[in-house]
Amino acid sequence: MEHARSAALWQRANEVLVGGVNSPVRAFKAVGGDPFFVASGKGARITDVDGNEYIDYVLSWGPLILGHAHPRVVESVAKALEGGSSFGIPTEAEVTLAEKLAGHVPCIEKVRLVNSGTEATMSAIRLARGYTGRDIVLKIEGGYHGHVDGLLVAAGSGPTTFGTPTSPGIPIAHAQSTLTIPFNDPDAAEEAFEKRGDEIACLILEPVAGNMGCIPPNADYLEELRRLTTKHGALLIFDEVMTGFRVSMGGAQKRFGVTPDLVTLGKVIGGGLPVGAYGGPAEIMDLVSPVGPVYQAGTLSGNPLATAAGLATLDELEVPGVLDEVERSLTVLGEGMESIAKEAGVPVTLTQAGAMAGMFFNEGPVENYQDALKSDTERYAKFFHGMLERGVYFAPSAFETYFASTEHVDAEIDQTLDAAREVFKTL
Ligand code: KE4
Repeated sequence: MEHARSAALWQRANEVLVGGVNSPVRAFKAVGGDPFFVASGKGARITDVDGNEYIDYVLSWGPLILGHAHPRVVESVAKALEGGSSFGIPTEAEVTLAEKLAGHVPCIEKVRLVNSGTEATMSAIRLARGYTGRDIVLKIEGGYHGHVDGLLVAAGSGPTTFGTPTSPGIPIAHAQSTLTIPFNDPDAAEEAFEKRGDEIACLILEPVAGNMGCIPPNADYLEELRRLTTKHGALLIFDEVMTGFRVSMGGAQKRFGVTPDLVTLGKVIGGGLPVGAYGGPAEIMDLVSPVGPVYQAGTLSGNPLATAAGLATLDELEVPGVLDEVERSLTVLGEGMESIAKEAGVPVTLTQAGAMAGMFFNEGPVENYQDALKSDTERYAKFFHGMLERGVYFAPSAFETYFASTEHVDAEIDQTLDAAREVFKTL
């Protein structure tokens, strides 16, 4: 594949953008090599500036469940734009989007739209602290909720020892109000609550982990977290920025039948434009300004273009069977990958939850972050580049999730498996 134009752009980008990118994972540091520059996307496929085409399993890290440039999204956003891009004044579209979210997501009675997943989780945590009057946040080791100061914290030595910041610039005080426990470990959760339950404002987690690779919850794990948070008066926050409208139309909470106190959303609900949201019962949400004293605001929150893209996307997803079809494509892909890897004698663990999936170069089982870290990241990097050379783009990191869209139909799955059959022989 020819990459001359991407190489020239990469040179320019590194002169003026930090690391050449606007989000670190895009720089290919985890897999080596230099990123390509994308020129356009259509359906399941993207084309780079040198004219190379790839089937896209990153889909902007989840939002594009209808694929790139879906006609209905393009038309809705263009129409909205003709009427003005932003007002900072209430509009009908943001009410309609809020009604849709409340209609699908079990815990939502009221919602606040924001502009990113990070804003959603940061605001939900502030609300949980304001509601409970407590400071400590309990999170999952390997869980990612955006670049919120208090959540960029590594695990301490145990469920009740504070961690250390994972980034300079995080005040130690923030790290000293964050406790971390392993995913899928109910005993660790119980220990944290038994010892510090009356100080814990909330437990925030991705109900299906998507940022340590894709790791579904073990049976009864979410139920146990619901029991513990209720018993100790802490709020249970499901960060469904990635799982929302992918694991089911009501998110993981609907699929697994466990209702959190608050939910954060993003990605799919913005259809590729910047939208985040946090929501829950009116009794909690009404603590947020201007009704209550917990302050949160945003210039572009609920803007007409983002809400138009989100509404067009959710309207399409509401057609019965559409989301199930995306899930089926991923199941077929995962089964194919599993048999190819077996044939090649390469140990892999495939995971899936609805329309999101993962592949670990790891004997398995993979139930938490420490398990995931045992994966062969060098082998993943070889897989990544081998597939890329054959026109298939997976995430440029072994610890991400891959996604399908409504446009990943048999032709894309077959082409992907054909490429994998060749690549696995080289691993
Ligand atoms: P944003 O602030 O990036 O919109 O959302 C943060 C966020 C919150 N919660 C979950 C569960 C998330 O997965 C994310 C963001 N996901 C990453 C990919 N794993 C975004 C990609 C990137 O950082 O460039």
